[in-house]
Amino acid sequence: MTSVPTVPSRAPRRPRLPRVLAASAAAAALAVVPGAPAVAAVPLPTASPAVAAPHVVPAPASLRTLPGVSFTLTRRTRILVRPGADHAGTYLAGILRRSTGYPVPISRTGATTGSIALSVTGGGGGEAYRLSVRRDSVRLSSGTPAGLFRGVQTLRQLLPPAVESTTVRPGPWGAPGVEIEDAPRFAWRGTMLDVARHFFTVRQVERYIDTAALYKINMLHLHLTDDQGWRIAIPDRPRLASYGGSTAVGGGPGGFYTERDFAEIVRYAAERYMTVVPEVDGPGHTNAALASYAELNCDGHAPPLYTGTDVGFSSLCIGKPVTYEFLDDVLGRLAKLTPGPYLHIGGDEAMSTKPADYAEYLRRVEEIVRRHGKTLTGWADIGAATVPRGSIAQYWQPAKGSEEGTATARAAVRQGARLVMSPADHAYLDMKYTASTPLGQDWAGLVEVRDAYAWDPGTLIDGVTDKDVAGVEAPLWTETIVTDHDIDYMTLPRLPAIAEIGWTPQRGRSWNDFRLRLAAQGPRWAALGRAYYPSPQVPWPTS
Ligand code: NGO
Repeated sequence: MTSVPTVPSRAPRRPRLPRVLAASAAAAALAVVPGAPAVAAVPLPTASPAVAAPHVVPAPASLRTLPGVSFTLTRRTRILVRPGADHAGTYLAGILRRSTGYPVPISRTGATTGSIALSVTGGGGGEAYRLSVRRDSVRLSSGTPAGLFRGVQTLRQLLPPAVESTTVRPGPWGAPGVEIEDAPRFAWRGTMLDVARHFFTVRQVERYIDTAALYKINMLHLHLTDDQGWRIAIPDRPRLASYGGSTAVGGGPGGFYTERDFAEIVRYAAERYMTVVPEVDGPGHTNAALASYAELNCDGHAPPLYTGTDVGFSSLCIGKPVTYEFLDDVLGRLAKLTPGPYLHIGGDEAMSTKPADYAEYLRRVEEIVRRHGKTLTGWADIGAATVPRGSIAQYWQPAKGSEEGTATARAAVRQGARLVMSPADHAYLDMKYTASTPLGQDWAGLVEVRDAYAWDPGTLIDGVTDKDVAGVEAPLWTETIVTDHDIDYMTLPRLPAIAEIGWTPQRGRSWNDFRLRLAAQGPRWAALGRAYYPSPQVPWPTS
């Protein structure tokens, strides 16, 4: 490929987006959210805008627009796949066929003219890709299939929002001429779904994966166990799931994943180049396990199941050998089921475990994780104990005023761990946007879209710099989250904000630019059937 002159990415500013980008489906969805601002329902647009300016989230590392140039997808457009590009080609064709109604054939040979040409050039380069949209063709290339897949997400966003529709729409299907060279800032760009406080089915998790994939998220952390529920079947310890998984916050029926279910989630995520990070929390947050097996309790008595929302009251019994047999069994199973290198062992809020016991627990659990060939990953509280070089500590406490949180994070870094940054006052998707947000919590403060966006993981904690940071992650805790709609409403638009922090170079980011690009996502979410919080900080298109 010829070399592309680059300029820093910056979408052209426009006072308003085209009126035709109506967020009507989102408006209809939002109407069921108590307290959401009323948005007049209008019919879906019958025609997409001819060609919109590029409004890509996360902003590419470099993007050059080609004025007056555009590519139009037609009934004759085909996808040309070079070796290694089959998967991305099939995925892209699936999206294009269902909304355009065009055949979009995939071919392995033929001329590039009139086609979307996908190629894997080999030679690595991780998730970096190049995308060139010209009048006669679209060319997308990467050193890896993963990079190609990330580039496909960019191409989706260059096409009109209706391309996300699950039913055939009229078009036209233009994409603005661009030359993009792109690569992520951080290798870890994650989101966490708490399936313990409320259970979410495989289908719901996959729907969430699809939302996240659009923003180039590559790590899916599943919080599988907590006081209120145990969500993964462990064959030798059936009561963990059958009893420990039988309820949820508020007393609902709960649920759990069989090994097959879990394998299906792993497969679906892997198809989107997303690594699953399974978490089994301990020594605290373990009431569901303690209730399931009396032997795990120091006094040999199983507590009742718990359906409230308190934290810090449960602990595994540090001195009992059976505790480590249990952990070996559970972590060993998860290690086998999970192709990714990480096992997340929780370690947060161990208020009912003495500090010396906590250190002993970490020593034992670290040894188990290592024996099963995985990298120790935990909430940054683990920095209070001994952790091996190369482990991952997830910083979660608020950035402001959390001496203890920053101290354990720094202690982890001193030992050679790297941080995944999830400061609750910026990155927690369960914090309310405003005092009147009907869902969520506010213990870390209110997190409007700008709060989610305007921070830098490389400078947030004194003494921690970019090289200590593995990446960012947006956790969605689900004490108050029950439905797909709830997930959408808390996730959009904040997950794209965190995704951009993880992907885009710091110098390429600005709130004023982001809010305009974010506004253009609203009609995409509408077309995809996703609800969102219509933040007044964002100039959503009006009809
Ligand atoms: C804390 C706590 C979780 C809660 C969450 C709610 C961490 C790491 N532990 O974050 O158990 O669900 O806040 O915001």
